[in-house]
Amino acid sequence: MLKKTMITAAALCAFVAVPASAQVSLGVVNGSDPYAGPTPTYNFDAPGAPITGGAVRTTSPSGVAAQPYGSTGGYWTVGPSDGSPGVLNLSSFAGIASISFIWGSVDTYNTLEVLDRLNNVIATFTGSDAALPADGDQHDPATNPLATLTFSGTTQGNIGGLRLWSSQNAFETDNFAVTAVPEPAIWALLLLGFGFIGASLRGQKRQKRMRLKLA
Ligand SMILES: [Ca+2]
Ligand SMILES: [Ca+2]
Repeated sequence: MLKKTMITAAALCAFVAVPASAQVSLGVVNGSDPYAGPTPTYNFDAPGAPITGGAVRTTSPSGVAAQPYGSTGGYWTVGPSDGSPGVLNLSSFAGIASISFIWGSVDTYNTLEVLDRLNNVIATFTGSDAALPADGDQHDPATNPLATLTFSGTTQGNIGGLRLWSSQNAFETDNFAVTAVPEPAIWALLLLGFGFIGASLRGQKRQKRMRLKLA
């Protein structure tokens, strides 16, 4: 039984080990009001989002930050007035297939970094990758897109967070929606772990028996 489990685990490992390179892509579709994207994991309407830096606002002070088109309640803003960079910590997710969010009033000076679990930057996008022109328009659906980062291969199990920078006011976001992976790699690792525990227990039992025989 254990042998069969380990063989299955090894097969799963072989299956998930193929795409080894880090792969991150950014896609955008026009934003909408009301919001029509996936159910948000973090909408900043109540405290509790795992963010550091920046500020959560509910109003749009002129020259500081503007609520993204389609966003309601609280939104997260990063910039010189509210603090830059800001980090959304995603390390609590074992595997992430994609994450989408409203990127409000996209500006050329907005920078989005994808961090791995060791805080290395594994992908960087600027406002110009999310909207053309990235002119900070607060009402144009094209300048307030639903942005989706998609991860593939082993990168899915190695996402630590997103880091947002903005050298001028501001980089505004809302409605981060995480699509977690039913992670075959994690199952494989778990199964392997069980296999090793089983083998090690069997080894201990054998040693005990041998010690008893010797005694
Ligand atoms: Ca919100
Ligand atoms: Ca902006």
